[in-house]
Amino acid sequence: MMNFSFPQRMKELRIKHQLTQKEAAKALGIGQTTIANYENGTRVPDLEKTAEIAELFGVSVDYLIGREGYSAAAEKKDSPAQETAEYAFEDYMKALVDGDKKTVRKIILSFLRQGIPSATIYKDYIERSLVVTGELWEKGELPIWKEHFISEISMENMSLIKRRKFKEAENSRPILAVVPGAEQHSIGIRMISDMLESHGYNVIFLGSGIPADNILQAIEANKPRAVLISVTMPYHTDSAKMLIQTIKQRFGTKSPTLMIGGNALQYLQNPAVETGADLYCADLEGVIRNLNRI
Ligand code: B12
Repeated sequence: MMNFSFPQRMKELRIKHQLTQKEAAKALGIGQTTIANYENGTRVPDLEKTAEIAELFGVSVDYLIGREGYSAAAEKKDSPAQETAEYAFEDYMKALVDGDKKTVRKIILSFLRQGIPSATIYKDYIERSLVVTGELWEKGELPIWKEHFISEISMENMSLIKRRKFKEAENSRPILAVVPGAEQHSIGIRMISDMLESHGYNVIFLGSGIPADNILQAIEANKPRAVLISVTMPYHTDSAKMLIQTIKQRFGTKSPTLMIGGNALQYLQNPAVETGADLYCADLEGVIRNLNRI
């Protein structure tokens, strides 16, 4: 007779993954009492749920029900157990700095499997790691090619999260997202765009490097309700001003609402007035609040 240790293993794995019973229940689509019953041995999951639990914790079903010791499960090459080991921000950062795309992806996939919200992965890992990247670059500890590579890896993983997690956007009047002039920093506005999409908004993300007359064409063709403009470097604030002026001149009273945001604006006293935009938004919540008003 095999040693059936599912209740203990269930509890042990849940705690190892720092999930409360409530969080584990949510990730598995069942009630918290069911988890409590699994853990006190008064109830066992059916086959399908057993497989889901194993997947959530990145172990084999054999391990989960006590047919296999932990080391065997953990040492299997490329086993999901390795993927779902606890990852701290430092693990994520190290993989990025090493240019180890495979591990970065593994970490992101493990977060998704654990049901960590995409907004948390974006803010607490991707955005935070890019700030650290900037600091390392400034200290001369990271060459520019690596900063580029890290940006690319970050964007790749944002796409991965988007594919896995986001629902179809509504077919409503779109929102256009652009980066003006020679400003190349587009990850921030891309993040805002992705999060808006995750809330069901229809976003046309154009990114950087689009000449102003092409942005006018995009507005003409898509009739967006709002245009989000992002500036990261103070040096490029003038490009934003010029773009705003050009849009207002071309569309007059029919101009979409122009919302500006990005790190460059923190140095301005009144970013909307000083750039000519209709509104300044610091973050996603600001954009949503204003979209609800217009
Ligand atoms: C990645 C990066 C790059 C990438 C950009 C890739 C890409 N496709 O975006 C590359 C390698 C191309 C690059 C190039 C350069 N960069 Co650079 N870069 C960065 C870095 C490391 C991260 C920026 C980032 O993506 N952050 C993550 C995102 C998610 O955060 P975020 O941009 O702040 O956006 C959030 C909010 O600000 C807000 N937000 C942003 N836009 C908008 C818009 C709206 C409407 C709203 C509501 C909100 C909003 O929401 C976002 C989500 O929370 C920063 C370091 C830093 N501390 O920012 C330097 C940094 C911005 N870069 C810098 C510099 C100097 C350069 C270069 C001149 C030299 C270089 N390092 O290569 C060139 C210039 C290129 C150019 N002409 O623009 C400096 C700028 C200094 C300054 N204040 O002027 C920084 C601060 C690095 C530093 N510490 O000195 N860079």
